[in-house]
Amino acid sequence: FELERALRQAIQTGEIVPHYQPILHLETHEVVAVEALARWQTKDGCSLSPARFIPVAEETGLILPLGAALLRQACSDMARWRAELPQSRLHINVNVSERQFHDPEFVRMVTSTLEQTGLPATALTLELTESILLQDTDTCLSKLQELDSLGVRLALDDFGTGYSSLSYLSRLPVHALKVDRSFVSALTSTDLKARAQSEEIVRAIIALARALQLEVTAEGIEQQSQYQRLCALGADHGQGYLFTPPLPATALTRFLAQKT
Ligand code: G
Ligand code: G
Ligand code: MN
Ligand code: NA
Repeated sequence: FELERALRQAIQTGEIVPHYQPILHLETHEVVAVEALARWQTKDGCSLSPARFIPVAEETGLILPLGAALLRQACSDMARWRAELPQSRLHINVNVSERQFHDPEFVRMVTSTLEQTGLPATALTLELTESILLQDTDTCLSKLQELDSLGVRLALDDFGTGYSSLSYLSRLPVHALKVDRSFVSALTSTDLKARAQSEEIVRAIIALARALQLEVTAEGIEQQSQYQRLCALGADHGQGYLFTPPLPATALTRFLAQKT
């Protein structure tokens, strides 16, 4: 399989690197975190979307070395930004896929990455999807508790599109919900019924987050009017093309420097 071979090689040569999308406090516009998003830039100048290669990495198990390398790079970049810049309380958000989370070595891998990069555990947020939490719930719960006791924060990604049981959610050491971008984009839909529904869904997610004392981050904010609705509804943080797309590390360094 062609893509698998190319992927294996790209991991070895370090062609897949994290780009970084700022996450802003919606009221103050302060950058509170950045999300690491994998980008594959081949030597002949092509770029491949993670929507294509992450699923292949999952199927082949290559997500284990790839995920570990991306986590290490993201933690070491963030350790440097925190040392160099006044925004010393910045967080790094890293996506974790299902196969990675279920790997028995996962917690050890995270722990040693933090030790080796010098990033405090409290500066790392792992983004998990709801589907991860559905399987093998006892092992899953104890893993989450181990990460929580290290000080690592956990966010539920694409929230609202999966199947979280509300009672389960209240028992998990989760710190933040990320409102899926489909709800954010529907806030300005020309279909008025879809728009009203998405308002109610976002309102409900924020109410749930308040009840469970979780932070809410809205994803995929592209328009000023979406930003305004999310502020009015009380979302804490947001990210999206309205503010900036994911940026290479060097561009993010400049972005952060300009912000202060
Ligand atoms: O950045 P973009 O929208 O193209 O990402 C597409 C998908 O790939 C998203 O679902 C995103 O969560 C996923 N993705 C991007 N980077 C990573 C990564 O480093 N690890 C994992 N597991 N998924 C990622
Ligand atoms: O699944 P996850 O939420 O991790 O994926 C985030 C994806 O959304 C990334 O691929 C990122 O590049 C993309 N993204 C970030 N901001 C926007 C935006 O404003 N609009 C759209 N359509 N995608 C975005
Ligand atoms: Mn994410
Ligand atoms: Na998402």
